[in-house]
Amino acid sequence: MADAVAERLKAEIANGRFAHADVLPGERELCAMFEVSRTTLRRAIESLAEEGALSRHHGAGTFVRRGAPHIDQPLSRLTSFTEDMRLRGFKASNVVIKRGLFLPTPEETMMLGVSPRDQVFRFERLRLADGAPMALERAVVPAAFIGDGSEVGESLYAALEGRGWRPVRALQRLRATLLAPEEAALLQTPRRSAALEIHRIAYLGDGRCVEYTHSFYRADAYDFVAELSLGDGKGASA
Ligand code: 16G
Repeated sequence: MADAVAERLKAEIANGRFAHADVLPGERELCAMFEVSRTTLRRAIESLAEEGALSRHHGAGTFVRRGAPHIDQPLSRLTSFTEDMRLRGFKASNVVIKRGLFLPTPEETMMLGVSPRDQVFRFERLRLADGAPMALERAVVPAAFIGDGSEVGESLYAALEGRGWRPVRALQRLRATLLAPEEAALLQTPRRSAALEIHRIAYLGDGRCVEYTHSFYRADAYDFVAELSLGDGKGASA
């Protein structure tokens, strides 16, 4: 019985009756809608939460989680999230978690090649495609390039480009990880879901470092694709 209710709830989610990130109606309303008891309804909701179709937030209710779009991301192009999503026909949006000028951490000081007394613009965002959370990004840019960050709107790279400091080269390190509970909650994935942890250091044409970003990309939403070639051919045979 609970399984049948779970299937019907899933069908309602798929046909858009309950949109992504909507709070589900209360138990009484759902019981009346599906003509089932509270126990059956609770079991159905529990199984959908385990599957990841719903997420429960204590005190805030039960939210609908529609699947995130799936992205094949080439590893060779230095594009921005906003551009990437637009090129794929998705609407990019952000939930800003933190922004402002701060002193750099010792790690950021070394990565960015700034002094510990130089301020950096910190920009932490949840990045969404068509309303679905895709990645969590914590970007740091020396204030020398971005000022107090007040010109930064939806796109960090657009703001850097506006000041003539768009990065032209980047180094990226990717590794598999399991999300910590608070990151999983922000990305609306089940606890300890798999993710790709990415560190990007981006450079200007003159070699100065303009961005250091630490991100978590949802593993169920991204395939990173690399093109391989034989290289310059030198040293191929002895
Ligand atoms: C991408 C970059 C990130 C950069 C952001 C700028 C990766 C792993 N990360 O998401 O480093 O800060 O684009 O995007 O590719 P924006 O211009 O839309 O803010």
